Amino acid sequence: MGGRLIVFEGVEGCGKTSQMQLCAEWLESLGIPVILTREPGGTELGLHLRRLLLEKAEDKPIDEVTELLLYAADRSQHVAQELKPNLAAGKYILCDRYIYSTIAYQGYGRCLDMNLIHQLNHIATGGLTSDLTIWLDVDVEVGLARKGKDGVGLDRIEQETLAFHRRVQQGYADLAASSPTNIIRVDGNSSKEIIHHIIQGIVREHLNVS
Ligand code: Z5A
Repeated sequence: MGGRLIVFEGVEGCGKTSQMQLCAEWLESLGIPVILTREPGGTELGLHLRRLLLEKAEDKPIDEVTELLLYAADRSQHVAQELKPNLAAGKYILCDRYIYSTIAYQGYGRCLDMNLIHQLNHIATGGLTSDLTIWLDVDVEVGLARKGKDGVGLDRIEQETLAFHRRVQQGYADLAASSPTNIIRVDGNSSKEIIHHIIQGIVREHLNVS
């Protein structure tokens, strides 16, 4: 049997990491082997790219198209080295961010050409789409405040303007409105436990998990 690719998306601090962990524990309790991964940084090469992409370098800004190409390179390696082989081996993969992040951040956030983004997403994924994408919808201010409370300094993208983060959020809202079966909205403002319960229901319904 082939595996399943479940993607978690949303603005900074929306709770992806927390929910992926809870979802993995739940699936494993049902006897389903799970792999947790993320973009950028799901491979050894990707970890180098992640550091380049997220480290603060005020004096050496990354060109926006260069940034887009680096995310595409990270994805291409991730799909080839991690996603496709593990899906073929029947694993359930929980992935922190995938193609919708590029549409939301580079498309809506940076206002780069959407056709170029779709082409690069297609090249990088070789057409591999998720079986389920969950969008944790929190207010931008709530997400950033959660990150602030973590005590770890904000990274290069988190330091972007509030207007940038609002455009990203609008991107997710538009994606969910135009593809409601591909990207499922979950209210991320509730408690972790309530959100996990809702996600369990969605996974059961969409992926036939009993
Ligand atoms: N990016 C891009 O621009 N283009 C692309 O194509 C891709 C990515 C793939 C990667 O960040 C960056 O790359 C990202 C977009 C860009 N921008 N930034 N920065 P990331 O995904 O690794 O990091 P992040 O988006 O900032 O997420 P995060 O730090 O991993 O946060 P999270 O996973 O969404 O949330 P969390 O770690 O589960 O929770 C954050 C805090 O909130 C923590 O203290 C939790 O205990 C707390 N929390 C979580 N849920 C709740 C609830 N329900 N209530 C209260 N508190 C909560």
